[in-house]
Amino acid sequence: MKQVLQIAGSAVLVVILIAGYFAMSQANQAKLELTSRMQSRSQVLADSLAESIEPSYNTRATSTVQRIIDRFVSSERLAGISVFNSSGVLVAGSLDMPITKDGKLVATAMDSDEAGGEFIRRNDGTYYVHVIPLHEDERVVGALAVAQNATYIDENIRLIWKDNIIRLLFLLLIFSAAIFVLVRWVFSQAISKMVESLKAVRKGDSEVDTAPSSSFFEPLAGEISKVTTSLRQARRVASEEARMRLEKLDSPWTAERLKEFIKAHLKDRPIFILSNGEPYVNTKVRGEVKWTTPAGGVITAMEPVMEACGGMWIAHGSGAADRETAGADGKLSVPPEEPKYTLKRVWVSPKDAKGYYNGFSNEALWPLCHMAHVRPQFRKEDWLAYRKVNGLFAKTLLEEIRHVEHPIVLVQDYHLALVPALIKKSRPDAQVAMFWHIPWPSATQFNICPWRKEILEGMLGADLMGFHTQQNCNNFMDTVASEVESRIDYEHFSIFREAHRTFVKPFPISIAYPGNAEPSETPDRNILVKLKIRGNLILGVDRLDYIKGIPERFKGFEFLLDGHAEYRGTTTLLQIGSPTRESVGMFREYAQRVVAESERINEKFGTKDWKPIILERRSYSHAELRNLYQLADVCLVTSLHDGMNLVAKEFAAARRDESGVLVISQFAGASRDLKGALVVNPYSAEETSAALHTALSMPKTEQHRRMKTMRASVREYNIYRWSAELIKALSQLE
Ligand code: ADQ
Repeated sequence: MKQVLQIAGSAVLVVILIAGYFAMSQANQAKLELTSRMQSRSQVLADSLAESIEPSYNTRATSTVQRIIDRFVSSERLAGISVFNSSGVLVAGSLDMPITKDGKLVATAMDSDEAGGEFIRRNDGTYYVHVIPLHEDERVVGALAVAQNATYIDENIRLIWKDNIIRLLFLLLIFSAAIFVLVRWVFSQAISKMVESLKAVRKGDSEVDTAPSSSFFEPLAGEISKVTTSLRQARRVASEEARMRLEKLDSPWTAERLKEFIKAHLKDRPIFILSNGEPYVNTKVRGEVKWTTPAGGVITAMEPVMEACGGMWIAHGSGAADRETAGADGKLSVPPEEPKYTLKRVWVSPKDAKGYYNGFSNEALWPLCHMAHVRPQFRKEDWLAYRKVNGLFAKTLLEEIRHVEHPIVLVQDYHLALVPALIKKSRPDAQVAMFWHIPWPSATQFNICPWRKEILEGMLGADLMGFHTQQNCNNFMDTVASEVESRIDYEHFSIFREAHRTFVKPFPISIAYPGNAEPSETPDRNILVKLKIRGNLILGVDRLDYIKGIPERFKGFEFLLDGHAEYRGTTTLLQIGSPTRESVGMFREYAQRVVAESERINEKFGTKDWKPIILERRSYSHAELRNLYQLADVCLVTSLHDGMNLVAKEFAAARRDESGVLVISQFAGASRDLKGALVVNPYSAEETSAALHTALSMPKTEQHRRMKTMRASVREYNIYRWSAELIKALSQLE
């Protein structure tokens, strides 16, 4: 619309300029003609009057002159006539003669012995005064001035302008309407149609027609049509290849292959994902709506799956501008720039969110499941809010699957432990898998929870319970065995309770390995210049969460600087720490502790031009992180306890140069998958320091060997394979 108005506005301006130019020429022409007519009539009148009065004037018969003038004025309807003597003094004539006060015109006519004229404007109108010299024996003896009313000339010019302006307005009206119609209905519509159809082709709709409604665009449409045909062909080939790869188990898993796999296994059964966190959050910055993807493992893992398979993702709408960007039903299509699936937001009141999210999820279950020596806070009101919000999620899903037979439901993480049983109770035909993204502790540790039985029963509603590691599965089975009346089948790793069976299986989560499919990027070193980092770079990337062991990491680095002076001034630890769960006191305090610890070490070793620890307290984009992963000499992961840790896998995936060293905590699930890493106990600063020294002095050949192993493992077991295995295991449980 804005462009239409701009085009119409420019055209209107051009028309105004052209029409204005023609109106001005017409007015000037008319003025010239009327003036010249007035001048010649005045000359004729003055000449004939001079002939009549010269004899009487020369004999000084002033009264005769006055009589002649009076007669002439009334017969010719003149504005005035005056006769002046050689000194320029009025001898006879009209008293209110419109003549300039200084009588310059009269004097000039007499001095030059030539006629002259001028226009004079007065309050009562415009006059033309013509002056000719009077003679006696060829000598100038006075002057005769004749005045005519010239107001009609101005009036004529005004009428010409008025007519032209009315005509112009009329023209403008017709012209802008024509332009508007032309641009809006002919150009805009044709272009929008082409854009829409191209978008549809890009999204894979093969039936869409790219032909525009206007023949004007036919040549362009012809070219577009050729490009889209090639795109469809390329897609068909890719899809065919992916289908063929399904049979060949050793080929890599890609989004295409997962799509084909889902088509083959689920036919048209849609996938529903439920998680607390949403992949796209809307906030408002200075009145403008922004989209952000929160930092966190669940979203990193699930987003590529949804992009590949489509379906619906149900999540807590927690952004300040979430309501205004979703429809009345809480739904919107995402990713915003290229929609591939539906995000449905669940609205939770601030009071319930406080109890369910801050309270029970993050102050009770999170420390309960992680062995980080933080005491869980069990509060009855938090538990009630947790139950209520789980009920709300289940109700929202049940509403969405009302008309869907055998839906596939993937419940994510510890915020929604009660949801599987609530779904199965109403919809036994739904196939429900739950994936627990954090560790499952030992039975002794878990059983301090006052509501352990309800939580376990909620989870046992799932047909399939997934954890990152076999150890987590074992712990879960033991916990159920100790608390819930059930039959445990260790042979098939399943649990029978009442008439229902839950399989328990490890699915070590991963990332969307970009592999060599992405164009190779040369890392951009500007970030190092900006942060004043020279020499070796040790990189840490985490949410500012106490399970990530960031102060322990700093301690390990401090130990390295204490014991190895050669690293002082030559090695920097860059910690990217995205703020997380800041509404929870424990997390806020932890972030402050991280800052204080980095400042202490910087004070101890820092110099004028070297800061040992640079702490960036913000979220970095995927591209920024990928760049840093490529620049780092060492990636340091020191989680005190971590389900998997995707940062470690992202680091390996980013290293196409097959160098760089990963130092990882033995308590992170990823330490089992990434065999080429140096594994440390993060509680031991000595161990971390020794591993850092080994990493920083490791020969390139060894780095390559280790990195190759790690990259192969991420490539082979990426997120597409993870979800294919989870969905396959679930869909086979008929
Ligand atoms: P998280 O505890 O969030 O995940 P992790 O697996 O490391 O931990 O995933 C973090 C994700 O967030 C990564 O993709 C990382 O790139 C991103 N991230 C971290 N800090 C960031 C920052 N400062 N800026 C931008 N992005 C940042 C939970 C469990 C993990 C488990 C995952 C997946 O705690 O153990 O691996 O879920 O199941």
